[in-house]
Amino acid sequence: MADAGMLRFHVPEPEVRPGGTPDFSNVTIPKAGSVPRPEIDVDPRTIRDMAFSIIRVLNRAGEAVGPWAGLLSDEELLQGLRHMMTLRTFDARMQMAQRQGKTSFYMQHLGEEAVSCAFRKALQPGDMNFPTYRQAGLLIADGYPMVSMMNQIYSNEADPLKGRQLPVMYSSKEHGFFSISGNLATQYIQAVGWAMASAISNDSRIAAAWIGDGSTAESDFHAALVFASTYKAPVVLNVVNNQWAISTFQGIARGGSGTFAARGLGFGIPSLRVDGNDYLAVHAVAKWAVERARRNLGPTLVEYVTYRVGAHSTSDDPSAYRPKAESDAWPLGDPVIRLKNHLIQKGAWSEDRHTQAEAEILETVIAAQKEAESHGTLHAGGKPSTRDMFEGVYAEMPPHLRRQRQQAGV
Ligand SMILES: Cc1ncc(C[n+]2csc(CCOP(=O)(O)OP(=O)(O)O)c2C)c(N)n1
Ligand SMILES: [Mg+2]
Repeated sequence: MADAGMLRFHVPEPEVRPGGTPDFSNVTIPKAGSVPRPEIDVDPRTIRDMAFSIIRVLNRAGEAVGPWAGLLSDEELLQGLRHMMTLRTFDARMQMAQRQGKTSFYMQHLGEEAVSCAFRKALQPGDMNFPTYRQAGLLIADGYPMVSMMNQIYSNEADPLKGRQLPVMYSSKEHGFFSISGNLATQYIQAVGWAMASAISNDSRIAAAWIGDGSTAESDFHAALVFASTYKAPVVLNVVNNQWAISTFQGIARGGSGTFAARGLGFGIPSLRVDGNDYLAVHAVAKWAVERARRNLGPTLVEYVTYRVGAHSTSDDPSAYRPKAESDAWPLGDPVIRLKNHLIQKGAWSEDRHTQAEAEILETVIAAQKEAESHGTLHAGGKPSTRDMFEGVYAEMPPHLRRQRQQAGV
């Protein structure tokens, strides 16, 4: 045996580096419609192979096929398309606003719009998401005002969070969007705890936990799975695998488990993988998982297979760690174009109407931006009061904060 006695340390390497030719030949894509749709109360032991496949509805011709198709009306699909287009336009405007110095920071969703926009439509009012910074579609698809999101991004006088959170770290109890934590993975155990509390109090509301591929390496992710499986918590455990964690490729956090969904198998949690760029597939799988939670059948782990087309954030430059054309080579395409083609193929949409909708959406986003900017931006106009930073944490302000507030003279 070669090297007997000499240990070697193993670090997984991405397939390609900058300057190389993008290669996704290792990503196996099953045909649309080929993965079965099990009954809601299926024995998890009988569907273990679903953790290694990919549920897809939209085929290359833009048709919706197979057992996961047929849940949404044309009207609902057109609304979904509009939500994704709105999120994309919102992103483009806010990315530009950051470059203009109107905010310090922004994070885009480019390529991942279907995940949060379609998931939201599977929930009911009162359900609670514990999102990361890349699920603003949960708010847009639920009708949360874009102006409020922009006010938060600008930390202006109308910022609902009064300048106390990093830009894009929204919070809205009314819209089922728990305050985002910058400490990755902490929201996963919070979601499971919230779901357990909902069950303990015989409520009917369920929780959705959200995490990125890279963050599943945090201990909190694993602790959350223990509690969720032991107590059959009414929670959907979402893992958004967008292939990258800033500059680290997904192979590092995934380790030897083959897929992120497979992480759930050791806990006896039904674990599915879904095409994250397929609005219909995301919605159908979300509905299945949400119904399981609601019917006391316990947690479901869902891995959304997608690709982060944009930079990690406005502080990142992906050309330093991946080939420039990698996103063009991503085999699951673009979520907006795929849903658009499906609707055109059905005769419910056209190129002209799409172009017109793009213009209308841009106009709406610009109008919201003007309104938000009338309340100030990072370096201009109205700001939250310094007094606000002392409020909202304690029901009764403790003496040391009262003293500090006096010293600040506010
Ligand atoms: C506990 C913790 N560790 C590290 C960071 C710094 N950090 C912010 S985002 C990020 C990458 C996360 O990647 P992933 O979970 O795949 O989510 P994505 O950004 O791809 O949506 C890191 C390491 C953090 N915010 N919190
Ligand atoms: Mg990631």
